[in-house]
Amino acid sequence: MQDFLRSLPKVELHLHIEGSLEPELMFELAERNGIELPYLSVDEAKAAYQFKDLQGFLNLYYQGMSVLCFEQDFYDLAMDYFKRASSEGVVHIDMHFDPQAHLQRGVSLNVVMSGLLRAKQEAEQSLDLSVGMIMAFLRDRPAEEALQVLEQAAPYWDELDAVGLDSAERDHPPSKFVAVFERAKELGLARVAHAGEEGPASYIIEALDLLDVCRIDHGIRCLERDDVVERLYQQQTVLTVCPLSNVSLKVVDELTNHPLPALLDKGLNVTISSDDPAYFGGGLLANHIACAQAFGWDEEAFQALNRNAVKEAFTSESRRQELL
Ligand code: ES4
Ligand code: ZN
Repeated sequence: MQDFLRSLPKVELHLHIEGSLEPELMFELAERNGIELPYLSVDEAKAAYQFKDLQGFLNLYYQGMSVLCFEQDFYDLAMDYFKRASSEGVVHIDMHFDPQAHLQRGVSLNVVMSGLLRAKQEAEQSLDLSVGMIMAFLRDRPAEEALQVLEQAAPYWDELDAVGLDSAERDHPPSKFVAVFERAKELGLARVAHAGEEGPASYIIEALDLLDVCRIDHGIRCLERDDVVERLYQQQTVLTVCPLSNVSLKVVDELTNHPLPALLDKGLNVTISSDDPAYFGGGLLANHIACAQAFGWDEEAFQALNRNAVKEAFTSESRRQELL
């Protein structure tokens, strides 16, 4: 089964590129840029990755990315992950990135975009890997700031596939971002949002009704409301479910109790992703292997999940056909 999962061409719709920063590269960049880390070693960093909840993780995630300062750092970050993912059989990645987390530290949008786009271009040329770009807004920061960032990104609008909504979910409902997402729609960008990870099922409905999203990132708490499940079923909205992430952040106590099988039983359009692979115990292959062990799924089950992902991937129709 592990050999099958490794060689299965896999598509990942939900990946925060800053969450792919492995401690080894974090230390290398810290040294290169003269930045002090709160850890003495790679092992000490890894040992610190024990999270109580989403906020506990976000604190270390924002701290970790403080080593990213220059264009080359963003290129190295993305290339490091693209190479690793490609070697595990990943053929497409829709990549979230968080401009506000860098702007806040005085790192310009140009630095972030140039580095990431150079890595994307190289991956598409030299690895058999396509990459979608999702500019995400931090929902725990003001909506006006998100709108400013979207306008500031004008030179890059053509390079973006979608806007997203991430960071601390509780008390930051999708309704806060209606104006931003309306503007994104006007610009012809697709829309996605994290909803129903730590936040309530009602946020899933809000994201669909008010932000007109084509995907729900996570969405697992839909199971708390039959009407939300029914809506997701009727529309066949894709859910980007991240099993190892949910266990790491204690959204689910253990993988055998994860709602993935229940979501599939309801006929929902489920896909599997890794979210923040450097922090949650592995990438897309590790998530597949863990699911095989926890749920006993057969090869067809994984093929079906990956077909769901291919159909929704932010890439050309010809690339989607090639991957189907
Ligand atoms: C995230 Cl797991 C998760 N949830 C919400 N926002 C995020 N940003 C990076 N990882
Ligand atoms: Zn996420």
